[in-house]
Amino acid sequence: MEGATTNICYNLLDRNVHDRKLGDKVAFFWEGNDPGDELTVTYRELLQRVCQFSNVLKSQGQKGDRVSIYMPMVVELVVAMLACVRIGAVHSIVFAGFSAESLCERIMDSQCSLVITADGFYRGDKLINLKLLADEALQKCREKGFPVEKCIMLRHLSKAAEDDLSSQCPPAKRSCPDLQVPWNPDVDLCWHALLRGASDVCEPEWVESEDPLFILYTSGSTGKPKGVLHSVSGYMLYTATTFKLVFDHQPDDVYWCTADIGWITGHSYITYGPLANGATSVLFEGLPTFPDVSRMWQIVDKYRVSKFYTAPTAIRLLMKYGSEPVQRYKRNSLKVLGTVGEPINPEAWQWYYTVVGEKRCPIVDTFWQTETGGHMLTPLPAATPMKPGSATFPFFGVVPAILNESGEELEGPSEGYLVFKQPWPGVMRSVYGNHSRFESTYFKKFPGYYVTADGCRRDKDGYYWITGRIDDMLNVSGHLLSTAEIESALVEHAAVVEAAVVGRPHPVKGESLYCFVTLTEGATLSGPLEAELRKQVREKIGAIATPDYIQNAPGLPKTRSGKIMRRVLRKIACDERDLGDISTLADSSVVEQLFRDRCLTTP
Ligand code: 7RM
Repeated sequence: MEGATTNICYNLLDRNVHDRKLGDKVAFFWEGNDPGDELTVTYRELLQRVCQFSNVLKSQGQKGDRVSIYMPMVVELVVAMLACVRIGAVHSIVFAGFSAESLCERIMDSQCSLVITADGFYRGDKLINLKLLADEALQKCREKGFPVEKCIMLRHLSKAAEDDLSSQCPPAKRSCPDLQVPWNPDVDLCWHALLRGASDVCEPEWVESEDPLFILYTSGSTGKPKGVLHSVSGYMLYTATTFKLVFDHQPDDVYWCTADIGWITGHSYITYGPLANGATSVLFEGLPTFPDVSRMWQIVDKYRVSKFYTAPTAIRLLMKYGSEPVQRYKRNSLKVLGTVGEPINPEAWQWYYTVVGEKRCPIVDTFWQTETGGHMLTPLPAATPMKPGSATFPFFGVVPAILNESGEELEGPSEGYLVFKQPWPGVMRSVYGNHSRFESTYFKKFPGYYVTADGCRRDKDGYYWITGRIDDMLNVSGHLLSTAEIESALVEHAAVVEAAVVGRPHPVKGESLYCFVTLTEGATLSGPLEAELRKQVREKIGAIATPDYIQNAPGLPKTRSGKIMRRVLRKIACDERDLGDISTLADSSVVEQLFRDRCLTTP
């Protein structure tokens, strides 16, 4: 499509409102953290709000600028992202569960000129003072010589000024005495004040097909997150088409993807794919377990959800409570169930299929990555015979292959590296600011192929089974974490000399974090030190990366060339005595010691 121009916001909103006459159709049923906190937004209203905010953004910046968005799951998050792309600005959404340090790193890496955030939000019972975190990030940026001039803050929990009629988000029904809303008049701008008087007419900025659309950071195996860069028309085409076919989208569907927009699943399958199709979606701010473990099914019945998309970790979590909380609700509107984020174990698949879907609903197990933009391996509902735990076959136009270590393509039933042989429209275009890292990460190991870094098995019927990451990445609750990044956070603590992190299987999260730390001379791994280390990682990366186990390791198993043997550490973490070949180990006595001192407690 090179040489053509378009605007993705125009395709998502103007076209649906004006050409397809969907103005009165609901774009989002917003369901807040607290039951009863709800809003409905039609396509016409969404277009109007996006245009108004686009005019606000135009007064603060221009086409090509990068904008960091650090917001909870509210309608205004969608408004902010679509306003960016309407004016040709590039959004970089940072999941609101990330720490101030992570936000700072991302703002600086993408050289954002503006940050959009909110005062705070509730996750279940827990208040997150988001503005406080954003301010901390901006302070860190300033200290590192990258001052961001502007920060727009939405009032989500606190009441806007009395005379503010533009605020369409009602204050949460609970009071929030612990909410802190620091205000820096040199930098901060009020979302509601900026909107007052903003026109709701805004001509979209026509951009080139290959112009950048957004940046989304994903963990990298070196520890430094990569700014995955997607471009406009390929991503638009790919998310629109995969959404339509993989969920068999029908005009009267109510679709619900439980992901957060801060992750790629939310970008592609809450915002872009569904809106491109004129779909009606549920946008949920809360948790599957709040106020109780039947919340998901209560929401399914409330909105008569027909297509439901979630992650194996959520299914495993709810499975623990049995079928009763599910059966409290009818769920007779459900037609297709989807899963994404990590391999789904057959037990969880069976529970999802029989208990949640009552064997009426096909399950689409969608394998894809931040980098791929959209689904790569997936069944088509009711058309592809399913096998529990398999993402089945490639989507149209996707050509997978399985390679051995020497890069030879394997035929028939086989296991090896999953690669793709041919480009597809949604493939990322670069790592922001580091194109050579893009080339070396994805195209160097096996020239001529895109490397997923996942292991994969193909069975005799040609079905693909993802076996998990083969780089030093861990998948905790469907989120990829870099062991190197966690290790460097641990080592920054004065008492830690060296750290090695491995995954240990966890019944709900998929993997849990088992950390080995070598302490400085004289230091002991006491309760308070453990707590400090956990806090350290939370503050550096975010709560999702909090260590589950921390073990004192006076020595780590290393090869003679000094490489830590993670394979051995994984065995120790799982208490598996069969170590395989350890002939390259420099000093085998450390292994015995580590087995003796294993963490026995379950976190
Ligand atoms: C969409 C998303 C990507 C990694 C990927 C895999 C794992 C994702 C599945 C899966 C087995 C699936 N993007 N993964 N989906 N493994 N079956 N259906 O999750 O960039 O955050 O993660 O997630 O390891 O490489 S992601």
